[in-house]
Amino acid sequence: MNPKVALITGITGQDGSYLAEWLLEKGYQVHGFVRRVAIEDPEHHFWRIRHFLDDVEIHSASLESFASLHRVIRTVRPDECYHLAAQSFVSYSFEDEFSTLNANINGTHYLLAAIHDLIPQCRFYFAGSSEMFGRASEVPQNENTRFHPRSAYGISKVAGFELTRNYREAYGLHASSGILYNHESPRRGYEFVSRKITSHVARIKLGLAERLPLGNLEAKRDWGHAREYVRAMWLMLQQPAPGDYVVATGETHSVAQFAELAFSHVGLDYKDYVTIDPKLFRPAEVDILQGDASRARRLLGWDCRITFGDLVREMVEEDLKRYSVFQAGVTSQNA
Ligand code: NDP
Ligand code: GDR
Repeated sequence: MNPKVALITGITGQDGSYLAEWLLEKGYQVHGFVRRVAIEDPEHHFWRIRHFLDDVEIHSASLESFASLHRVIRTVRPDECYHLAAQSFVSYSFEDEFSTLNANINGTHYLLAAIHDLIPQCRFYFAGSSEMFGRASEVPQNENTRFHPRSAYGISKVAGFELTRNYREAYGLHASSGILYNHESPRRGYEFVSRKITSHVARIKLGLAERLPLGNLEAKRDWGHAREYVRAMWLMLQQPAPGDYVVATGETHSVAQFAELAFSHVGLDYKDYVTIDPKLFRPAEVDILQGDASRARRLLGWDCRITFGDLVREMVEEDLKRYSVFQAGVTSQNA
């Protein structure tokens, strides 16, 4: 039997890299598309996927170009399309609302339109976000909680979610959205608070940095591990019918608690190192997110086992290794 063909947009990102590994393990033929700039600078852009680059096929395309997405869908003819590519940094969406909305909304729309046009039997996953709940009207949130996004990023995800639902209802596409809460890993981008904290903890411990500037320490998030969350994406596309699912641990912790745990893992007190930088506060904050993933557990059989403590420890340990190698390199260069 021919292997199933999967296309991952955003394969160079945190989730794309874990999802590609999962699908390769399952015997899929995996394709990804990346921006031209990533192909020109693979050293920088391919760090998360270098170890399996020989096993996947990479195409170049951009979320801003319908023609390029149409071409990739026509060439690959995927059985399953996982749409993860996006401008995913909430803070940046305040600096440039226009490019966030353009890339995230149009990119999703272009892909859905191309799939509908060329290969309507292809199953589609949209990377929705807990940021759609924003100023959440209830805690915890579930699939029926009202959306109240607080950033251009959140608005773009609500639009993508509604487009996905409409292609499902209007044209019968097998199109599902995951409403995923924050998920982290040693592959998380350095601009996100979890990785910013663990990379600073490692650098401070090794004497490579002195301070960690942060913004709002009181914000609370439901933090899980990316490796476990990509399984939920796959499970959604294996269901006979499409649908929308909250994916979360059900626990919430503040940024301060994250920092406290990360510093304590290397025997330090976060209060001695964290400084507050008012520039890092957002014009509109999302105060508390906590998800109720009962539906995903019940209907998909999805579960997560990695605890908040395990996640923080793994990230700190990996950053300690990474910066120890860096430090050794600097020392030997100076010797
Ligand atoms: P990352 O920021 O790690 O990855 C984003 C990916 O999108 C990268 O591969 C990036 O490519 C690509 N991309 C960005 N802009 C464009 C563009 N204009 N054209 C083509 N590709 C583009 O995000 P994550 O892996 O963490 O998240 C995956 C998806 O899930 C995103 O849509 C995010 O919004 C969503 N999400 C994430 C959550 C999380 O906690 N991680 C929670 C909920 C939703 P490049 O390498 O070239 O920059
Ligand atoms: P978030 O993640 O906005 O939830 O979006 P991020 O890690 O950026 O922020 C989490 C919370 O930490 C507070 N914070 C800081 N954040 C950053 N980045 N840097 C800081 O110095 C800092 N200090 C405090 C923020 O104000 C916020 O409250 C992530 C992304 O992956 C999205 O793509 C995804 O949709 C959501 O998670 C669910």
